[in-house]
Amino acid sequence: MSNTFVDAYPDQARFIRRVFATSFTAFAVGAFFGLIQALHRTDILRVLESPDYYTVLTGHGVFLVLSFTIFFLVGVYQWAVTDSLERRPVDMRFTWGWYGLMVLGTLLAAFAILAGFVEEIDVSADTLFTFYAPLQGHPIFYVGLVLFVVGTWLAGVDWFRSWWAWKGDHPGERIPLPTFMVLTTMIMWYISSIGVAVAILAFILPWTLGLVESVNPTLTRTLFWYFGHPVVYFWLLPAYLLWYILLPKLSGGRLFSDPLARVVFILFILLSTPVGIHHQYLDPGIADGFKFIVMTNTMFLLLPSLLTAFTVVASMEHGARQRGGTGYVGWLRALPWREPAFTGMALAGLVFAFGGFTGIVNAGMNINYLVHNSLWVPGHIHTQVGTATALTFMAGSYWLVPQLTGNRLVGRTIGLVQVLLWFIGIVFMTNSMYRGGLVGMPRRTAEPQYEGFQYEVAAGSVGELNAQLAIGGVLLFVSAMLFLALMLLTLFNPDSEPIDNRTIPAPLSGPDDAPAVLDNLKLWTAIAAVLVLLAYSLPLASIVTRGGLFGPDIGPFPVTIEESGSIELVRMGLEFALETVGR
Ligand code: HEM
Ligand SMILES: [Cu+2]
Repeated sequence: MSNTFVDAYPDQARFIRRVFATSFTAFAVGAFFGLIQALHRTDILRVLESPDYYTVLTGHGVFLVLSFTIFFLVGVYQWAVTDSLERRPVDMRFTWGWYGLMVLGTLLAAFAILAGFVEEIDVSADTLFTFYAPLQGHPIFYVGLVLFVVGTWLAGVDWFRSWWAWKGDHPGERIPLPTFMVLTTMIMWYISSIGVAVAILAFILPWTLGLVESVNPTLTRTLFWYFGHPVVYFWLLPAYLLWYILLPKLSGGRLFSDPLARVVFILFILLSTPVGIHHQYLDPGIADGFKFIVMTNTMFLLLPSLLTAFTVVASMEHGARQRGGTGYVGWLRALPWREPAFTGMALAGLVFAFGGFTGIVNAGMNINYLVHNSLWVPGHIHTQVGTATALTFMAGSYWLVPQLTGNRLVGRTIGLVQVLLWFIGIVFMTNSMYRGGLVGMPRRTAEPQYEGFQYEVAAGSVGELNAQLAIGGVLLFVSAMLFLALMLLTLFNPDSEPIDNRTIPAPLSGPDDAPAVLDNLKLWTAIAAVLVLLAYSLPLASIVTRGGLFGPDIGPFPVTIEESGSIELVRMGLEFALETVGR
C-alpha cells in the first residue's frame, strides 16, 4: 500500500494537478515561442514577419516568467502547506476561487497578446513582459495582469489562514519549515507587488483608457522595477523550497540545517525589494548616489544565495555519505545520478551558480554599461529563471506528479535524457548569448545584424554564435516537449504505484536550534518596510518633483491604441464593476 500525497489528500491533489496542468500549458506555448525567436533572430527559419517578433517575445516573456512559473509556485506551495501542516485549507471553495481568478487574468492577458497576430481584431499588447510606459498595450492586457496578481494575493491569504488555524491547535510550536518558506515568500510578494499594482491601477490603466493624458515614464519604470527585481525571487524561492526540502531526501539524507534555511528566507524578505533600481543604472532622472546605494544593497543579496549553496551541498554530501560515499570529492559518485528528479535539480543548482556570477556583472554599476540591453541579458535570464527555476520545476515534477496522481513515473531514463538535454541546450544557447552580448549584439530584436557593420568576435565567428544559439534553442524545445510528454503519460498511467512515499526526513539540525525570533514574521515585515522606505522614498520624491505624477505630455510609443469600440467596452465593464462593488 502506497503512502502518497493523493492517498492522504485526494481533493487537494486534484486541485494541484489542475494548477500544474495550467502551468505546463503556458510552458508549452512559451517554449514554442522561444524556438521561433531562436530561429528567427539567427535568420535560420522565419515563420513570421519581423514586426510580429515583438508579439512572440511578449508572449514568451509573459507565458514563461509569469504564467508558467507562478502557477507552478502556487501549486507547489499548496502542496507544501498542506503536507507540512497536515491540514486542508479552511475553505476549499476559496482556494478554487483564487485559482479561477488567476486563470481568468491569464486568459485576458493572453488574449490581448495573441490578438496581435490577427489583423482583424483591433487588440494588441506588444509591451514585452516589462510592461512600463511609454510602451502601451490594450487595457484588457493590464486588467488581466491585475486579476492575476490579485489571485496570487488571495492565495497567500489562503495559506496564512491555514497557518492561523494550525497555530490555534499547536500553540507555542515552531512553524514547520515548508510553511515558513511559503509565508515568508508571500510577505516579500505582498511588499513588492504593491509597486506594480500602483503602476497599473494609478497610471498605466487610466492612461490606456484615455482617462489621463500622459504618464511620467520614469515613475512607471521605477514602480515596475520596484516589483521587477523581487519577482525574480518569487520565481526562485519555490525552487529553493524544493532544494531544501526534496533534494536532501533524494540524495539519501536529511537537510543539514533548518535554522540556516530560515535565515535565508528572512534575508529575502529584507533584501529583495530595496534593490530594484539596479535595473535603472542607465536611466536618466535618478541620481547616481541612489544608484550607488542600491548597488551596495544588491551585493548583499549574494549572502542568502551563498548560504543556500553551502546548506544544500552539505545536505547532499551528508546524503551521499549515508549511501556509502567516501573521500573529499569521491562522495559525489554515491549520489543517485540515475534519478531524473535528483540530477535535474543538481544541474539546475550548478547553472544557478554560474548565473549568480554573471549577475554580479549586471549588478556592477560600471560594468553594467558594457552589457546593458545586449544579448548578455537574456543569457543571464536563461541561466537563472530559465534554468535554475525551470529545470528545478521540471525535475521536481518527476517526484511530485507521481505523488499527486498515485501513478508511477513513466520513462525514468528518458527523464534523465530530458534534464541532460536541457542542460546541454542551455549551455549552448547562453554561451552564445553571453558572448554575443559582449561584442554588442542587441537583445529583443528580430534583426540583430546591421547593414554594413561587422561584429568583432575575438574567438569564433558570428556564424558560429548563431549556430550555437539555434542548436541550443532546438535542444531546449525538444527537452521541453519530452518533459510534457512524460508528464502526460504519467497522468494516464493508472494500475501502477509510485516507488517513493511522501515522508520528508527531519533535518540534522532542527527548528528547535533556530532562535525563536526568526519566526516573528511581524518583526521582519516591519524591518523590511523600513528598508523599502529608506531605499525608495527619496528617489521617488525626486522623480515626482521633477516630472510630475503624470509627467510631461508624452505620446505613447510605439504600439499606439486608437480609441476604439473595444476600449469603450472595457471602460464600460470597469465602470459597471465599480458600481456593483460600490453598492
Ligand atoms: C524552449 C526553450 C527556450 C528558448 C528556445 C528560448 C529562447 C529565447 C531567446 C532566443 C530569447 C531572446 C530574444 C531576444 O532578445 O531577441 C529569449 C528571451 C527570453 N526568455 Fe527564453 N527561451 C526558452 C525558455 C525560456 C524559459 C524557460 C524562460 C523562463 C522561465 C525564458 C525566459 C525568457 C525571458 C524573460 C526573455 C526576455 C524577454 C524580453 O526581452 O522581453 N525562456 N528566449
Ligand atoms: Cu534585479
